[in-house]
Amino acid sequence: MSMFCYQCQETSRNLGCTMQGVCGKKDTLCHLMDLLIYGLKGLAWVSTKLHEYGKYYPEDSLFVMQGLFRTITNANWDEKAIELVIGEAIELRDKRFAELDALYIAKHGKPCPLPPPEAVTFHVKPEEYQSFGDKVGVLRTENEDVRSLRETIIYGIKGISAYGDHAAMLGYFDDDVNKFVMEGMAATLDDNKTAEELTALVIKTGEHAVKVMAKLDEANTKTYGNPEPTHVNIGVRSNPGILVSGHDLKDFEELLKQSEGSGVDIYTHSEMLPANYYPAFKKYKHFAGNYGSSWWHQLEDFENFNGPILMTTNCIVPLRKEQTYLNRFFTTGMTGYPGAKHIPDRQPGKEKDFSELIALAKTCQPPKELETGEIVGGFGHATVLSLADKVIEAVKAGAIKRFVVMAGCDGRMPSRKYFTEVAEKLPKDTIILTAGCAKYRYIKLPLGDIGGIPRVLDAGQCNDSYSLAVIALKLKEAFGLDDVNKLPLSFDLAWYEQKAVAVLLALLSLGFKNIQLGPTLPGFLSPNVAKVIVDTFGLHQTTNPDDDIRAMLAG
Ligand code: SF4
Ligand code: SF3
Repeated sequence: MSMFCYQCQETSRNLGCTMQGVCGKKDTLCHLMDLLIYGLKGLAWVSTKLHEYGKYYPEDSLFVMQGLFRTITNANWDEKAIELVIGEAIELRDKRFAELDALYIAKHGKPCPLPPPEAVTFHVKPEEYQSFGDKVGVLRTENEDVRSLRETIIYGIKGISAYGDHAAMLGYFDDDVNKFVMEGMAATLDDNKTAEELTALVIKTGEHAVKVMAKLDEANTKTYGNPEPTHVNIGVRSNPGILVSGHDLKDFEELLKQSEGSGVDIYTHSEMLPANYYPAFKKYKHFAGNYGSSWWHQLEDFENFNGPILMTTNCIVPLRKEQTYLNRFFTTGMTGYPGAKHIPDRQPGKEKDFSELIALAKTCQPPKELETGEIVGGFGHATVLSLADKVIEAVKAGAIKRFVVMAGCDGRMPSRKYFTEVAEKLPKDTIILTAGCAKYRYIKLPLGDIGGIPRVLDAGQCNDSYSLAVIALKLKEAFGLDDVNKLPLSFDLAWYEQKAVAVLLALLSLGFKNIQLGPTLPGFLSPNVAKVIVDTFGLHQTTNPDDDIRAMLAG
């Protein structure tokens, strides 16, 4: 075994990647990420103690969130970039520890006697990062149930971190979330925490996932307006283009602004599709629509696009030898890829500089047409709730029998055709509520409408699963129910990376029961932890479309 990682749905044999990631992650990158997380835990431990002295630094929370965001599956492949952040994490941790020590001395007249965990004190030179990182990864926790609970908390916090970072880029943050990120990470170092305490922290992680998604929803809608029902072009125009993937709307906005009038068109890819639904972006005439499909189709999509590609977040698929687009492949924010150009962070009061992409685009061929037609989406909570009377009437009249939430991630496993089949086989009087890149399994199918309400209502990105929860909770009120689980609503979720873990924990914390999750239950849930979650929440794995549909329709 040269590494260990079991954070995503594609983990080898649903047990763990031990030689190289199924995603392509090498052991060297895995060790660096393990070391970065370990250093961030140390900083989080110090921060939590500082909170007890009334010292709270929101910027430190953002630093930890950004560090964790880089370790999400398929976000950052650049070992040099990770090494740099490890150094910064140790430096910041030491600075804060000195501050903590001074506060302790001022209060008690002697140095802080707490024997801090090694994570708070270690020092290694860059040439030792590999060997040290190898020792501080997931398997450092020997007991498999404790390990499972700790990692569930960490993966949930990784998802929270990604969403927290997007909100922060728009100037929004939540102090409770910021503090929880530190407390949650620090708790995973504490050998005295019981399984019960760690389980309670898993639920707390879900509660903070709700808070951060609410904050991001506020940030997005206050900045760009409420998503509106939109017909998105999936064909191409005749100008050269820039393709933007990932989840960061601020990057997208700045690129749109800077490329206006340049003769270059802008297209969204994968999780950037929902940018098409925001009123603020519709005024740009050179915003041409969406190109291609979900993340794992990118080798083909990017090859065919012909123009520059900007990755604002995960998911980046490692390029194969035959790929020719590395010279037009750009990363920004928390993403990185060796050999790709990284667009630096914005300086205070300034925008990022995308001029290099725009200049390059002008020299490129227009995108090759992959398909024609449109995707319909933009059904966030504001739109759906404005239709609430119509929806409630349709339910009462029996025209809508059931809502099925099919949000989450897409992935490359063939077994995921299950989700396409479910969408196709669901009776015509059901509505699919979706968010995240899972939608690409069925969003282009002609599934029709019910009295003018499309049968697939896309709320947006994976974080917009929050919108779906808001809709469910409002419908519960409108129907006068005392329990959200009494609604004609089922969950058939697809997961892949750690943001989906945050979304799942959020839904569990909101009281949604009997969620169906696939194509597998997380490999990081030990048998005992899985049993607790199954018994408490009724969470279960997807089986086959026919049986699952039957079960969902039975309620
Ligand atoms: Fe394996 Fe997933 Fe980890 Fe990649 S991210 S190494 S596929 S578990
Ligand atoms: Fe997709 Fe990577 Fe998760 Fe935001 S882009 S949902 S997998």
